[in-house]
Amino acid sequence: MKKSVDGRTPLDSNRLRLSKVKSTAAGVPAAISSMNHGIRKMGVTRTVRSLLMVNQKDGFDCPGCAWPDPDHRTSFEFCQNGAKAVADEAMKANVNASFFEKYSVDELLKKSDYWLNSQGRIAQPMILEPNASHYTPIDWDAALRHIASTIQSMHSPERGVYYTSGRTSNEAAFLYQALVRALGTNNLPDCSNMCHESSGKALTQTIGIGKGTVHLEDFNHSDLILVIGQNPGTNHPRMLTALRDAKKKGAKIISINPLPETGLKRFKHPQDYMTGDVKSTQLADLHVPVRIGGDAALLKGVMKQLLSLGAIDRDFIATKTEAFGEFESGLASQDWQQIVHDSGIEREMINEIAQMCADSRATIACWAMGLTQHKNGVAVIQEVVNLLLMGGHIGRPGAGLCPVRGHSNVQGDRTVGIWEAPSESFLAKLEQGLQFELPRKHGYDVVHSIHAMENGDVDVLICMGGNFLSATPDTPSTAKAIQTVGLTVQISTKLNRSHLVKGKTALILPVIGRTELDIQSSGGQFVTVENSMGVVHRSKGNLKPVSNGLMSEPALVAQLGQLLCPDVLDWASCIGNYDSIRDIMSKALNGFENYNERVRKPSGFLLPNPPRDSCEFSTPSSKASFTVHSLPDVTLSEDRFVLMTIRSHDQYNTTIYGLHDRYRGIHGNRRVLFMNALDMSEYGLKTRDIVDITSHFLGTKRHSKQWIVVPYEIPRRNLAAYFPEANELVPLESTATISNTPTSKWIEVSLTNPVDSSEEE
Ligand SMILES: Nc1nc2c(c(=O)[nH]1)N[C@H]1C(S)=C(S)[C@@H](COP(=O)(O)OP(=O)(O)OC[C@H]3O[C@@H](n4cnc5c(=O)[nH]c(N)nc54)[C@H](O)[C@@H]3O)O[C@H]1N2
Ligand SMILES: Nc1nc2c(c(=O)[nH]1)N[C@H]1C(S)=C(S)[C@@H](COP(=O)(O)OP(=O)(O)OC[C@H]3O[C@@H](n4cnc5c(=O)[nH]c(N)nc54)[C@H](O)[C@@H]3O)O[C@H]1N2
Ligand SMILES: [Mo]
Repeated sequence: MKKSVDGRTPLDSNRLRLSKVKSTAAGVPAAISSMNHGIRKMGVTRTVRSLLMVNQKDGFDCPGCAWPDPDHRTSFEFCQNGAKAVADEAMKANVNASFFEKYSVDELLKKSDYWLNSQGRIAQPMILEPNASHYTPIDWDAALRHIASTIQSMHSPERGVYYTSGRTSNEAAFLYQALVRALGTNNLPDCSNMCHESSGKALTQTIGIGKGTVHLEDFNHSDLILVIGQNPGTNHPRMLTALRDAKKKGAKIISINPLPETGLKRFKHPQDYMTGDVKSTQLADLHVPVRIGGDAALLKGVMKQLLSLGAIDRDFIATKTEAFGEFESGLASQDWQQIVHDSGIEREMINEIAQMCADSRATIACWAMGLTQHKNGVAVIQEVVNLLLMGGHIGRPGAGLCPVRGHSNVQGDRTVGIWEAPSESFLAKLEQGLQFELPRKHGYDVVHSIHAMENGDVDVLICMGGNFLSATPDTPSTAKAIQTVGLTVQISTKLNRSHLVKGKTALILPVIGRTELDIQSSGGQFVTVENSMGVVHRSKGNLKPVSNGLMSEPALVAQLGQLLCPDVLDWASCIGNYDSIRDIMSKALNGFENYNERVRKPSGFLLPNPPRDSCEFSTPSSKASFTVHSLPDVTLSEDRFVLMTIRSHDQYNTTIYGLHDRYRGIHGNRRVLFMNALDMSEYGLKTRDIVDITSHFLGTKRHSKQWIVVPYEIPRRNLAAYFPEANELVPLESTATISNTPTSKWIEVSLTNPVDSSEEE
């Protein structure tokens, strides 16, 4: 028997270079950097051709983030990070049979994530037979038959797990969930379980829909925009344009974040240089350096102060909400000392935020992973809901809740059925459209899937995109769990660690990406996606696929459908013309009536959203609900720190484009631990000292070696390190209440100097 592998990212031996933290985001360096990145990877013609089609009405949806497109588009509707995502997908298909002949899986395991991704696109289907050292080619037909026969030989449909990452189109996702449910299970975990699940759960309970309530246009009518636990300069750069425009119209912006993220300080739109405007715009009027996990305390402080100012919308509260009484008395009993202590923010600054909220007629609250990936992720988002409800900021122009989604179609995937815990009403409608019976028992989310693998309950793991191993917590435990599975299948575009840490047999099935032409028997196809603000629109690639060996995601799923359950749908017509898929979707999903017709409108169409559209709430009482939560325990025992895992400017989740984090002044090495300079001196640490990190959770420990300490403007006893390298420290059992999202932003750790620890051992 071969020893199991632990899946950790290999240690990085490159030299770390430090530069000044940047104060202005984007600007000419950003524009040049995106063009260079493209040209290096795909040549001048392909770069210009593809970048001109990003986010155009007749082009493709940027595979970067889910930020919406403005109605009046310029010819450059992309940001430098979107350009990187496009260039990355347009790389040559060098990961082919001879590549795998050259490198064994063991050799590939020693390579960094950056190296793996930079080898290029995957060219053809490959198989790794049990105990083989190298992947070898397999033809499509044999690969799909292998999957079908393995699924058919399972004792129960629940022994199959079907993961989805959020780049998958509505059409592919819809067919995929239909196939999985036809097989008899709801085991449909997705990246959302690790991302905005807390937002979905928090919003469904309080406002009756698990989505945000603003439209891009609202930013132009807002008085105050809160940006909480989000780094838009890196992760949603086009949001900075919306913030800048809002600012020009008089809005104020507050950034609530342990880090002073560059994009929220100053912003310069690259296009402004063309009009001779060289000034940058200050974005945040106030930066609130909250402690990691201190947001609930901070928000309670702001709301307590608003109550004492009497700055609340009594009419809205009386007619549109419930449970205000309990909420009010909950706040009254909250003491100020704890608020100030837990948030790390002085009373004066809390009062200042409250005054800005009181002065605003229309407030938008945006947030991302800084709130969702905490033990109290759901509760803290409900405090944001409380704050907006107090002032009546829902269902009013320029105001509302704005969870800023990550993957470009993560919201759409959930809308069309990638959901391990579907509601009865959702299934009933789906059944009407699909016309076959659907399973009711809820399936596994991501964390439950890993536990099921640990227990030996999974025979087949299929991943529609993503990088299951590296995106999930507790890398060594997850790696061990995955290796118990009989067959793992990765449907991918680029090489990643999930191809190397796998089941007894492993398949890699390469697909065409967003940027590429998708030709089927009826001609060129488009797919559809939903952005962060509920707009469903078309996406059509224009580049020649990088290899003849690729299949489209909808075609791949439909071919599996033909093998596994030929009678439930007319799979052949779904492959030939994606309009046939959309015809079924229009019958199976609320809000998708006349799908084919409406999605052909140049800007697509808006899905219904009662709170936004008519200030109505589909909750049991038909009212929006205030909620009361006690504060989370944020005390740390002596010599402990809290670590958050964050993204650099040169990565897309587990895809590492480069080794720089330009805005934060980090270059050449990612194994960096950001630490407050006063904590460093207290612990006798100097810049570039090496430490080992141990995480602690309910008496269990996890270790990670060799991190380079770098001083940074971060609250005391708070640390930051990059994801996915730091995932080996995230305990699998540490998840948010209700949403079960791993607490990737709250990891309790201690540090040891490797010299000391070797003496201990
Ligand atoms: N270029 C690029 N774009 C991306 C991605 C990418 O990797 N690269 N990923 C996509 C995906 S899937 C997602 S989900 C989004 C992620 O977008 P973000 O949520 O912006 O990503 P993170 O790097 O996780 O940043 C979290 C931010 O929250 C702050 N934070 C951490 N803990 C706390 C806390 O307790 N309180 C507060 N107030 N703040 C806190 C951190 O300092 C950081 O600024 O971006 C999407 N877009
Ligand atoms: N510690 C820590 N862990 C985290 C997070 C964190 O902040 N901290 N963030 C979490 C979040 S928010 C998310 S969303 C998850 C992300 O989890 P995933 O979505 O699973 O991971 P990605 O890195 O986005 O997946 C990258 C891979 O997707 C494949 N891919 C890219 N484009 C396509 C395509 O068009 N089709 C197909 N079939 N495959 C494609 C490529 O092979 C690529 O290697 O990670 C989570 N994990
Ligand atoms: Mo995400």
